Amino acid sequence: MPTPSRPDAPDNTHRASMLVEGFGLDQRLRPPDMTSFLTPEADLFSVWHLGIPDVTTDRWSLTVGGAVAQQLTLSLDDLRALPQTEITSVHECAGSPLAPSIPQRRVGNVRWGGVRLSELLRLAGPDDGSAYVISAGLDHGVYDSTYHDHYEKDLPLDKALDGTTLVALTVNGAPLPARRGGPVRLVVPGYYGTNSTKWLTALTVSDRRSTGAFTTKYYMDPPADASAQATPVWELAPNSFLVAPVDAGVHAGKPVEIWGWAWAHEPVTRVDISVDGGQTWTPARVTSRTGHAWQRFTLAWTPSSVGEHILACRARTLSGATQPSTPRRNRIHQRVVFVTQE
Ligand SMILES: Nc1nc2c(c(=O)[nH]1)N[C@H]1C(S)=C(S)[C@@H](COP(=O)(O)O)O[C@H]1N2
Ligand SMILES: [Mo]
Repeated sequence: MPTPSRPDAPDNTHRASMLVEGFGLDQRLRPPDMTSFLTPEADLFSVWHLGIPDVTTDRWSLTVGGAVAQQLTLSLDDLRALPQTEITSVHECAGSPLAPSIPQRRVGNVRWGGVRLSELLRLAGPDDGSAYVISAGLDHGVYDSTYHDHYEKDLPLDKALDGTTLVALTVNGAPLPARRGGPVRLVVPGYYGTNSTKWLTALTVSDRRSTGAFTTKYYMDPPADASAQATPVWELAPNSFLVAPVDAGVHAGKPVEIWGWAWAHEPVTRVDISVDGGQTWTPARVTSRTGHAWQRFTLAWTPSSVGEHILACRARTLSGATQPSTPRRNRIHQRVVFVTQE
């Protein structure tokens, strides 16, 4: 397999060998299992396209370069010496870029810790007219029958500067494990997981988007109609799922709590619940949002009859964005619950 040069990689970055080769996915929890506000790291899903690199921590460095006044090269100790912050954030995979409209419910909610990207950009000083920050990982390998020299994503400069985007060193208070992107990854709260580049090694300020496969061929949603344009898979569309009840122990005439988690790029202001397959909807109680965390919703329900009931939940944001019933990654979640006589 030919190994093209890495234009974005600094000279002093070692080329990591791979611990694991090729695409992989680990998804432990399904919606009924996601009962805790914070997902334990060991239970959080993981995705890698090219494999998992073996990053030698003492040879690792991060460059912040491109259209900046002052290029930075930071060691792990340099990063640790900068002010650290934490944010609790929902972490959601957009699903396979080869089948982006299949809802995967591949999601969790974790506390990330590290250095604000805005702090690094303040030190580097982006040039006037720059509009994006491109991030590069140390992983390389084959995805979709093509060799990729590295994983590369981008995000708008405004998002990079909003104070929530992190160059992260910890998850739930512990150092990032190798699989999780350690020693250092990008975390973009409010954006799909694909944008949070793991095994981060270079940040490049630019006046244009990345031209890599993971921002052009993959993770670009097709236009909604002929007049529209393809859109980057950046901001989290409203989404929600039912944790409980499940199809056991639900009895006619007995109250039960319907509950689950809802989130979006913006705060969720309303979650509606249906117990009749989407014919009628009732607003649930929704907790307010902290950071970019998911929000809990609850509704008391007393089933009146035995038999199958189709439960569904639908989140809505302040600006009115909501979930579709058509095949989309944030399609309304439904569950059939069989109600019995006690
Ligand atoms: N370097 C690199 N970063 C990456 C990926 C990757 O393949 N390589 N996959 C992305 C995708 S699609 C997702 S959903 C998240 C998954 O992060 P996790 O494994 O910590 O859950 O990492 C993103 N960052
Ligand atoms: Mo993903």
